[in-house]
Order: sequence, then structure tokens, then C-alpha cells
Amino acid sequence: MGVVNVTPDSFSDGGHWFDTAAAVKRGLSLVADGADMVDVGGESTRPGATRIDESEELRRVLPVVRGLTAEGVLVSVDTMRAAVAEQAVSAGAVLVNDVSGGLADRDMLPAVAACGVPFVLMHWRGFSHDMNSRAVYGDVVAEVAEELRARIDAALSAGIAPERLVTDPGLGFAKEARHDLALVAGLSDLLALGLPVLVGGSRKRFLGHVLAGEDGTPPPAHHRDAATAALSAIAAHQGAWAVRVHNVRPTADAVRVARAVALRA
Ligand code: PMM
Repeated sequence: MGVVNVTPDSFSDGGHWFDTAAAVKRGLSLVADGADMVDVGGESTRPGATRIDESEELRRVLPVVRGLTAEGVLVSVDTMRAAVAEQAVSAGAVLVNDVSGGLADRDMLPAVAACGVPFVLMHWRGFSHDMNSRAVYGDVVAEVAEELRARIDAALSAGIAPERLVTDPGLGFAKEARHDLALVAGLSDLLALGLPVLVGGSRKRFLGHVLAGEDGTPPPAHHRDAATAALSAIAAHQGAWAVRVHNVRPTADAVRVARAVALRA
């Protein structure tokens, strides 16, 4: 899954694809690099980000969804808002990716059930402006699995078909680097929930933390693509359904290697 953030302020690609034509072009180049799907988002979720209003989110996202769909691209919409999800699906999106797992907007789960598209339920503990204060865990893998289980139950109760659900550990969302690393190591416990798992670690802080030199300075986000590819291979090898990344080519290669090892061919 390639990422196109139609935002002025996302942490790794904010501002690059803020204009519709540039965003569509970027999505097409991600597909040329090997993406099976392009995730289009209009609202930054970086730590500390404040929210934009719904009309602005629609203005950013819908033309890009339309443009990519017209080119035959499978598009997912990254949104916490039911109205944006509904309108993006009407514009051609085939999957709804909600980083709040349906918690931010009470209309989201019924809206997705009515749309009949797959839904990514990510682990989430609250909005970005203060999410870092919620990174408190005893056993992070067990607690994330338990909290995801509650969201799966809510989605099923709202009428979303079980075969349409995907989970996601929410790397970097209310998590410190050690939590993110534990979740990657413990992916099998999340797969044990019985649903496909999406992993979104691309260029995130925990990779910067791993790569930081002796003085503790992390490399800038766009220098974390090799680390992202390594993470993608590890996730794919463990059985992840998809990985969500900004720079597709190195990750597509990494995932191919993981698949070849699994198939021994
Ligand atoms: N991370 C971001 C945005 N959307 N969606 C899913 N399902 N999983 C993620 O980990 C995720 C996401 C934040 O990263 P970005 O600002 O680079 O898009």
C-alpha cells in the first residue's frame, strides 16, 4: 500500500502532494513502483497535529480519489470521518482506513457497514494532539490485542462483515519506540485475532530511533526507506497482509524476497 498524504504538514511527505494533479501523479508512480493500492489521506495524524474541518478534508481527498480511480488504481481512503469515508467510496475508494478504529466518529462503523467495503481498524488511544501521553503499557502486545479485539467486536456489532475487517497495531500512535518494536516482534499475537494485519511503520520515529547515531540524532524521515524496507520484510515474513509505505520500490523488493523465502521459489 503506497501512501499519498494530501496535506501540508504530514511528518514525512507533508506538502509534497498537496495539489491534486501532483497527488494523482504521485499515486500513479507508486503503482508503477509496485503498489497494489494507494492510500489517500487529507488529515495529518503526526504527533501533536491539530484537526482540520470536514469540508477541507473532503476538498483535499475527493479529487485525488476520483483521479486515481479513473486511472484504474485501487484506492483506500485514510480518514477518521464517516462522511469522508462515504463520499470517498462513492468517488471510487474500495477500502476505508481509519486510524481511530471507528472511535473518532460514532457514525463510522455503521457507514462502513452500509458501504460494504473492507475496513482497517487501527489501534488508537486518542487524537494526535496528546497521544504521546497515552503511551503507557504493562504488556503492550497483550493490551493492543485486547483493545483491538474490542474494536473488532464493535465493528461486527455494527454489521461489518468479518471477512471485510483488517487490523493494524498502529505503530507510533500512543507508542514509544520500544512499544513499536515489541509489536513488530509480537505480530503473531495480533495475527492470532484471526484477521489480516496491516503494518504501517514507514519512516516512523521508532525507525529514526533505531538508526540514530551516537549523539542520538535520528536521520530525517526521507532517509529511513532502507529501514522501512527491512521492517516490511520482517512484517511480510511473519504473515502481514499489507505494509503501508511512502517509498514503494524498496519495500516491494523486500516483500518479494520475503515471499520467495516463504514459497522457496
Ligand atoms: N500511519 C499513519 C497514517 N495512517 N494508517 C494505518 N492503517 N496504519 C498506520 O500506521 C498509519 C495510517 C501516519 O503516517 P503518515 O503521516 O506517514 O501517513
